[in-house]
Amino acid sequence: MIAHNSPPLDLGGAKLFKGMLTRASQETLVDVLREVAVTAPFFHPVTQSGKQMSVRMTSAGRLGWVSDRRGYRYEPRHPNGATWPAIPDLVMDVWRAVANIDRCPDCCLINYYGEGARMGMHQDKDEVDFSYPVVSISLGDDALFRIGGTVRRGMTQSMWLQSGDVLMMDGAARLAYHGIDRLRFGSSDLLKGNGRINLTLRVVAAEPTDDTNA
Ligand code: MD6
Ligand code: FE
Repeated sequence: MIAHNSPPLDLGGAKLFKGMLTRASQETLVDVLREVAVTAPFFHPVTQSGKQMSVRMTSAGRLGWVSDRRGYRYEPRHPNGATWPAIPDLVMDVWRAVANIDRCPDCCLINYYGEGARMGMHQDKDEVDFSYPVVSISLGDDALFRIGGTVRRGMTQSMWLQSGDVLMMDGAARLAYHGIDRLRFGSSDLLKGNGRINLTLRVVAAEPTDDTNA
């Protein structure tokens, strides 16, 4: 059972459920993600301009996020041709506990940050309906998360996300600019070889399917 028993912290309008996953759940999740990565190996996405992103990515769910010279989009298959693995049950439990809506996510995007990796300020806007939240789970090293408003160069605030933290962007914060400025590499011993994994759960498509989780 995954539950949160205190109200979330406000982080620029986003909701931070600090320390929601126990160490044991985090370890279980890492083991499950290792299985996911056997079918759907992490890859280095390339932006449309041909630049390699510093994070490595893969996905679970009926749709996965890919980026290459043709641009970025959701696809039903990994670049290797395989369908994406199912979203792990433990991850679905987190979604149900915080999102509290009658719709499963279509995509669980999995980002791996090694030493020096970062994520530039962006909006998550490749989904069709912004009334659904995006829920993220942090595992491993501490990461400095920055969030602003819906204009690129507005005021921002920053907070360190730690292993087991769950962050939900919904409502007015759903389209807020946000990014990861840096890691405290080696700050957690959860992942062998250090680094950080961030999972983001999204409703991507207009129509749910019976087997959203397949
Ligand atoms: C990260 N997170 O934590 C990057 N997006 O590594 C995101 O880009 C993100 O945490 C949408 C909602 C929550 C997030
Ligand atoms: Fe994002």
